[in-house]
Amino acid sequence: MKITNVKLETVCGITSALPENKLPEIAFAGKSNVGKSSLINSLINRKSLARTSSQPGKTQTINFYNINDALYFVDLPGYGYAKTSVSVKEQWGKMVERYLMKSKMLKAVFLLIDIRHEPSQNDKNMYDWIIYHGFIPVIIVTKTDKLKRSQVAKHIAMIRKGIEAKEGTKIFPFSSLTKQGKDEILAYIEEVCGLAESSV
Ligand SMILES: Nc1nc2c(ncn2[C@@H]2O[C@H](COP(=O)(O)OP(=O)(O)OP(=O)(O)O)[C@@H](O)[C@H]2O)c(=O)[nH]1
Ligand SMILES: [Mg+2]
Repeated sequence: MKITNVKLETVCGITSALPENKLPEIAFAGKSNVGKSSLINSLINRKSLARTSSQPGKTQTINFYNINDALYFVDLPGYGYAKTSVSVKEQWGKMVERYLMKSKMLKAVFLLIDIRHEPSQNDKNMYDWIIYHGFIPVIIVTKTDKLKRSQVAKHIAMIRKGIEAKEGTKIFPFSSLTKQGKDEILAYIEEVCGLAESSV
């Protein structure tokens, strides 16, 4: 898939109505600072259309990026940011859950987990939530450039075990620095959205 045309089309806050999109949607979930916005920027070949930050908690809204008028990338707010107040955390959780329940066009949810760390309870809850809502969970382990190559497989096994991944759960290693995994992730997105190579 060659991405030529991208625009941030809808930004939803806690009280906003969610858009009723007619195109397939792919959502990106995960802990704050795990690299969701960086992954989206890598996939769309932009340095900073999706806002990234070394400060966690940057993305506090649900952002819908229209990709080639063929699908949407949905950047979800990150969870687990310690400094966020309990009431705001609850509202974010509800917002994400409402989205998972309401979207009719959601085709896949990528759950991003930092390759260096054991999955947290929040990661596990998110993984279970994705399944509960009837979606196939796909894990992307991020920041692979932070490990020696020889360590990668061991850490992927640790994450698979820690999250109690169901048999067949796909795990893509990814780095926004080296772009490792980018082509595989794009190919998967095309497949689940039913986009033939020629149509996008
Ligand atoms: N080394 C390395 N750093 C990365 C990678 N991906 C993201 N980062 C860094 O991690 C930090 C957080 O990245 P973001 O993409 O903003 O993370 P996010 O998941 O969107 O965070 P929230 O919006 O807070 O939920 C930034 O400083 C990025 O530069 C990666 O693959 N490798
Ligand atoms: Mg972000």
